[in-house]
Amino acid sequence: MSEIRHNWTKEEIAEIYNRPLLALALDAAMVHREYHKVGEVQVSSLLSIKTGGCTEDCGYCSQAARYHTGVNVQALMKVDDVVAKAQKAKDGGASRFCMGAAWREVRDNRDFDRVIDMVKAVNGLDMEVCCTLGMLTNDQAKRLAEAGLYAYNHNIDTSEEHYSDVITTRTYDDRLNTLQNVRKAGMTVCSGGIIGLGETDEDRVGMLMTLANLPVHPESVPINALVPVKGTPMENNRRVSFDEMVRMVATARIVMPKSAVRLSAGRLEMSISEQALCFMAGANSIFAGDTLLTTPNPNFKSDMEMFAILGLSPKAAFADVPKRAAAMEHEPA
Ligand code: SAM
Ligand code: DTB
Ligand code: SF4
Repeated sequence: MSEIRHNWTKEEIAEIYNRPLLALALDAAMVHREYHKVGEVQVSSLLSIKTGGCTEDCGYCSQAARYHTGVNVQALMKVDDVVAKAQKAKDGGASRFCMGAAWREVRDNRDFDRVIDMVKAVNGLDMEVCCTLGMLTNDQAKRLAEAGLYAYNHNIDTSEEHYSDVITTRTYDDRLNTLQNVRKAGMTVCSGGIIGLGETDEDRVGMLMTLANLPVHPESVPINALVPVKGTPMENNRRVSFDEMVRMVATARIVMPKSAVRLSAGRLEMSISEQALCFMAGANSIFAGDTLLTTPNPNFKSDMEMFAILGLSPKAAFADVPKRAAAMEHEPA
């Protein structure tokens, strides 16, 4: 079995990242086969439960109040409406439901109480419930875990060196601190990043190194391609090409063999054959549904057609980490 390591050097990861594309994809496919069922891809569903008006300055984001992106600000949704969306996603084959809020951080107020009620209700549907709500304190993480939250998404987005070129209103350490709070509370960690933010290959390698050298690998690693949003400072960034996504997915697969690698934002620009290479190189999850949080995504029908063509089947919930097992006990020796 490929060893689960936490002491990767930049040079080692760069050597993997820079292999000839097909050799890299093949190496990743072999690692994938050791730890995952080939052909199983988790269908996750995303819902923006509170949209826009965010105080942060993340240079890629449609929901930052300071950029004029045309996104309609929407207050926190009602619990019943969220549950109805989750049920619909489950009926369509989704086994994970992720609720996103355009907050800098969670505040201990009635909105947070309502999110706790959402988590309890969606948990009752026997789906993997995930939230992405910004920074969390220790106590807030504990409350979410007690409510039954299975995963918390908090992306490191890019390398430590490139971070301040993308976001200035919080630090890399703030992000890592929240990840630590999530881990301590016993939830599974979902953390990855975005390519296409003007970073170098070295930054991409650096980002993967930070994730792979965490004391426990994130159970879930989303790889997003920037969806350029008009009105943001990154609206004119060069579109990432499919081979860059393959490299990121394959390298993530090799350095974090057990984690779910999520082919996240940016699939609308990719053909079925380009996505197929990503699935072969270790991607084993997608976000399905017409919209991600605020930007378009391939429609559900076309994704199911892609599954049929590629012989993929939707993965059941809790296949990797049993619902009740503490996340801290999960990492193999
Ligand atoms: N406000 C919370 C936060 O920042 O953690 C949660 C929501 S935020 C929109 C979730 C993640 O979506 C970000 O960390 C970023 O990685 C990703 N994201 C946001 N806008 C994106 C875009 N235009 N293209 C690709 N990924 C994006
Ligand atoms: C992640 O890494 N990607 C998803 C999820 N985690 C929350 C979000 C992608 C958002 C893309 C931009 C938008 O739709 O606003
Ligand atoms: Fe706010 Fe999150 Fe968007 Fe940053 S990524 S502006 S924190 S919603």
